Amino acid sequence: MEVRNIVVLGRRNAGKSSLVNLLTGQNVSIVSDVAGTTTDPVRKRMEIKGVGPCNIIDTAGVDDSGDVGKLRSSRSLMEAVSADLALILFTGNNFLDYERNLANLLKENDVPFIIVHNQEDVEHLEDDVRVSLSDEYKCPVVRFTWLKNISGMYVSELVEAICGMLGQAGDAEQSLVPESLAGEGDRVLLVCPIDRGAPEGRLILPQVQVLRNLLDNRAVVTVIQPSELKDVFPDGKYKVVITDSQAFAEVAQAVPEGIPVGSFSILFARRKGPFKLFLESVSAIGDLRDGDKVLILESCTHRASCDDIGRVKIPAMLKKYSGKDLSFDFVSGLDEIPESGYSLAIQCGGCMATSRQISARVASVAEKGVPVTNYGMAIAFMKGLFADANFKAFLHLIAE
Ligand SMILES: Nc1nc2c(ncn2[C@@H]2O[C@H](COP(=O)(O)OP(=O)(O)OP(=O)(O)O)[C@@H](O)[C@H]2O)c(=O)[nH]1
Ligand SMILES: [Mg+2]
Repeated sequence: MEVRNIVVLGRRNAGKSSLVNLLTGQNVSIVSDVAGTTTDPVRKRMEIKGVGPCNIIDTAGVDDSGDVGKLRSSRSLMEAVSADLALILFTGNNFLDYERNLANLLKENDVPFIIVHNQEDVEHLEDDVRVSLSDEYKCPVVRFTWLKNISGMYVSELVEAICGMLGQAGDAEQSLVPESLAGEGDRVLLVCPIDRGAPEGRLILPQVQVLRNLLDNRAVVTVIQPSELKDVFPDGKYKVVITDSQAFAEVAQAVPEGIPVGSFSILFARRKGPFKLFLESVSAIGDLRDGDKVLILESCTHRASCDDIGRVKIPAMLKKYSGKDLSFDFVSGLDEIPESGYSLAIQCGGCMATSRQISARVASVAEKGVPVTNYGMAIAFMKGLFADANFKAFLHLIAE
């Protein structure tokens, strides 16, 4: 199940950290009456009944000032636009410019939000303020305070509102493997190379998640390494073959015509991020020229096994395929994207990121007119798969 990111936003001293501590039941963030206590975003994983695993993200005040303060508040906004849900805290019935700008930014980025009137013990939320905010923003407006004697009630109302919002969003989420691709009783072949880059003793997350989804769909699954392709084909009767992109060429050669062939990363591209944009942008690989800059977007910050694909294999393949002198920038996690003019951006499969994070990141690059595709599509393109009938059949099956 995808982890949902819930970001807590507001001005300094609004009580963001106090709320995070109360919600998570732990002293995650330092609380003090000094404005600007929280500097970098602080995350705490928790399970919310009815929603599932969530990261509660405490942030620095959006009104932080000075050079460093501005950097802090811009980090808060970065967290905001890629969250699955935001809580906008305000106090004293003052939903003013900072709060309005936040609400507008969230709306522009399709991030649902809840407006939280905090420090209710100090000043009550006026009914007319509540009604006008909920009319204007069409979102829940709840009251909150950390004060222990009454906090139980406020926490449950907030959690209820969170469940209401994320429950709706959750329903709309696409499954990784649509029934149209592999449903009950369908035979599926998964090709998972165990090479030097593979982690010790386990499969990588995209493979595990696809396998789990296939089992949920009640498909009949066979898992092999590329070296075993010769044992299952040409006779193997499979409805579909899903391979690691790196083994595309071998698989395409072994699988007889009429069996759709796709990859784990194409499935992730469909669920995580703008599939159509990835698909339309991939041909930009064919237009690369000498001196062009390519941006590689990785979504995990740890040095994972996909590192090797993004940092080494894809750049090498692009250089070889295009025959051009290219340079590469690599940006991990939520790190800032340099402004320089890129001719192409390639996003990783995003197994560690949420759909919203990927979409927000990709949109910020695409807005500048840069074509953005993803690892799996790029590899498929360079291996000539877009001319392959089995691959086209796979794309057809997963298109809405
Ligand atoms: N009376 C009252 N005080 C509160 C409440 N919530 C927070 N405070 C107090 O307000 C001050 C700031 O609280 P924090 O939780 O640190 O606020 P913050 O929004 O995280 O502040 P920064 O990290 O500086 O942006 C502390 O002194 C808290 O004890 C509340 O509901 N009622
Ligand atoms: Mg704080």
